[in-house]
Amino acid sequence: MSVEAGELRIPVVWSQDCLLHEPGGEVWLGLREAGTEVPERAEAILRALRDAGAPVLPARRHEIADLHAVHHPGLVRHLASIWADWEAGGYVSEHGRDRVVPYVFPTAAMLAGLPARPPAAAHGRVGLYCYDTMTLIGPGSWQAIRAAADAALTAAELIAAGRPASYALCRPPGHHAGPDGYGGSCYLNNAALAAQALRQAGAGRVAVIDIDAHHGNGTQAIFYARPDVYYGSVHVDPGAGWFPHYMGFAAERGSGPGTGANRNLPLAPGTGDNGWLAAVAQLCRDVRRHGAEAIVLSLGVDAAAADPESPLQVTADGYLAAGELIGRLGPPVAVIQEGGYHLPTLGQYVLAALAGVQSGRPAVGQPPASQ
Ligand code: SP5
Ligand code: ZN
Repeated sequence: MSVEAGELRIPVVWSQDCLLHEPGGEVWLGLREAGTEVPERAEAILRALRDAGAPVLPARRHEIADLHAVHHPGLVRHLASIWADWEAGGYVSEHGRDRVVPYVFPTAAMLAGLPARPPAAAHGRVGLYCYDTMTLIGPGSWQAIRAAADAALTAAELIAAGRPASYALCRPPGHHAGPDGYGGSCYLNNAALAAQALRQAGAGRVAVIDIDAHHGNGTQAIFYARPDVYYGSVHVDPGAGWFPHYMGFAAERGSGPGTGANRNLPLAPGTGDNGWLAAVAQLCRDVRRHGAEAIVLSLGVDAAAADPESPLQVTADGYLAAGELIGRLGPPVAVIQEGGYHLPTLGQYVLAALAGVQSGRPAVGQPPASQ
């Protein structure tokens, strides 16, 4: 790896509150299983980046209203209050349900065109904004969800202030969360919040490059009709049977004024560095053509060969090369942590990606005045 100890200069934005979310597993096909989105993920990443010498900055607290930049207030209110409702409703004490898990979902098929009326019972209401059974909520979840969003917004502010790169160690991840729905271990869309904050800070065009192993259906949904925020993703082909199953196909190119500003590059299971990097390079060509003035990198490292959640076979050197391609594009890069679940190698993969961004951007770590 090209970054030796003491050499990673990209600021790492972090909040201890990100450890408070303990999903307690996931309900998959009707059975509760040990989940892979665990607090130890963040601890492993933080350790690797600290060991490499990276400066660690606290996430700045933002207003609830700042979360409405990309999310409906109803979703935000729901996430902030549903655990208290669940506890007060006796689902823990009387029914032994220690996490929020919905059982009825107001899908288009159920509603038949009528609006979703918020259910009176908490056990009905828990499905209102949720689209799967794998994204549980517990006592500390909201504090972590909010802290992850704070970290992403802080990382965006660092590059808006002139830093060439920043990294938010967000947990829980965010790219599966849409304007008014959550799932896929994601609750609020950290990367979308960062992208929108960069627009509001003056970048005329922003690009989100998503290299998590899964399609970021939430980020795509948020920006699908917009020409000002490009979304490009390389991921394992949902058409080959992979989450999120319903989105992430190549034909999804954006809608209305956003037509052409969305790109999906689905890859066959088993794809390794060569195929994956060719796709990343294609996204980079898109970003140049789009004219982005700031870049948000949704960095999931679950495309790693050893990762339990994806069949892609990317090496740490592959992530290093991807970081380099993206760093070399020129605009400043706010890197947002998404997935990545293989605890023994997770930290090294994130470090590799950031080292790549840094080596593509020689000015990383210099004070803003030198920009
Ligand atoms: C942010 C992110 O990477 N979210 C990915 C969520 C994908 N989860 C898919 C889970 C599919 C079921 N897991 C199987 C576990 C079998 N024990
Ligand atoms: Zn993923």
